[in-house]
Amino acid sequence: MRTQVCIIGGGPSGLLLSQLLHLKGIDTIVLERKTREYVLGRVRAGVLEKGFVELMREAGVAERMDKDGFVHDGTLFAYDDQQFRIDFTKHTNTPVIVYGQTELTRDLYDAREAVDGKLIFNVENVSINDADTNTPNVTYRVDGVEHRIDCDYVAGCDGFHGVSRQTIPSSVRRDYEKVFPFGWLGILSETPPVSHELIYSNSDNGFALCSMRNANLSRYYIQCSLSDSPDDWTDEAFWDELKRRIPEEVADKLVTGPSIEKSIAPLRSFVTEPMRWGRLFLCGDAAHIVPPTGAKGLNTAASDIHYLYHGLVHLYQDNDTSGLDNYSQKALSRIWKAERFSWWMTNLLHRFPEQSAFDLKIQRADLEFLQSNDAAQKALAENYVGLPY
Ligand code: RFL
Ligand code: PHB
Repeated sequence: MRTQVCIIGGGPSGLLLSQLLHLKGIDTIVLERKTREYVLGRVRAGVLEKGFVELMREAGVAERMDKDGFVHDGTLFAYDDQQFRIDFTKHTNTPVIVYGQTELTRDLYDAREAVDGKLIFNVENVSINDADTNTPNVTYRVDGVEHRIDCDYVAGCDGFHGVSRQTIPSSVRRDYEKVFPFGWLGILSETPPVSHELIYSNSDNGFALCSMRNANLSRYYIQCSLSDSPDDWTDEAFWDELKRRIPEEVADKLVTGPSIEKSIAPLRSFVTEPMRWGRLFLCGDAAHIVPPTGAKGLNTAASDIHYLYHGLVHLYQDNDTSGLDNYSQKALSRIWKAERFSWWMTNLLHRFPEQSAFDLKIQRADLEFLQSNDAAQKALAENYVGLPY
């Protein structure tokens, strides 16, 4: 088989790139290790920056997002039983959109399938070969049968545990990592959200987040120990702990119900450099991870796709390689700012095992400053709604 761009990974990054390139007449094949149902079963991101929303529109897959997504003009922060609001629209003239990753991935799959886009599921033993030459190829196995795709370029969109990053020799690659000493226990429940805007809460018992997917689907998270397993937490224990971590007036309004999903995510910051090796380009979680506190994971994937998509279009339409040549540097420059923001939000809102009385005072001063200072609120709003591409 032959294609112009072989895309490894059928998550949001790979599907979005494939759909955008298709609209410019550039041929792709997407290889996905799991099934469509498995990918759609993963409950993840919920907050989309304007840049992501615009890419979905450009890809012609925004109809449901524009109809069902919730426009959020601000967010709430809580500490010590009090709340304050940061107004995105006032500070940046830009809201964010709450629309689940599951839904937008479904929209992308539907769009690819509607035009018979080449998506191959259940691939095993994916190997990216000769990426440092002008004639790369990808080999893989399905049902025990070996296949080969010859291509011009390879897009590594296969997430943190994929093969693409590992293909770059360790002599060329440098990884930067910070692992946080806690996780997030998240649940989804068919109950009305407790607030029409998200609430990020710093409490003596640890962090909590009240989020949502729609008018009758809530998403809540609490900071938990890395040694916890979701089975350790009954729904009742989760709701009790959440109530302890949010202001009393919010807890009094909370509608609880059975969870329909419950999972734990570890928190980590990670960046690999460079994001290009020869004709292989890394995108999204394959190249970088942020702790979810700033809602930046999927949104940084989108900015990578934006840069790579434009680089490939310039190459194929104008024979201009400058976009591809600048890809790694441009993507990394934006990513490090999102890394800094997510790291800062994580430090601001969580309880750390080693935190001293001094550290707690500094954290509280940071919250009070944010609460009272317009410039600090504007800086937060600019980062939260997304820095320019
Ligand atoms: P994905 O979604 O991991 O998709 C990669 C795909 O590649 C496949 N794959 C392979 N395919 C072929 N061959 C191989 N060898 C392969 N190895 C892997 C996998 O099966 C998978 O389908 O990466 P992608 O596309 O880069 O997308 C990244 C986002 O999924 C991720 O950044 C976000 O979910 C992070 N995130 C959030 N991001 C936000 O922007 N806003 C949020 O509000 C937000 N909340 C979150 C989050 C992530 C969370 N978890 C669970 C980590 C909340 C949570 C709890
Ligand atoms: C979510 O709704 O899943 C969500 C929202 C905001 C975050 C992280 C996750 O910062």
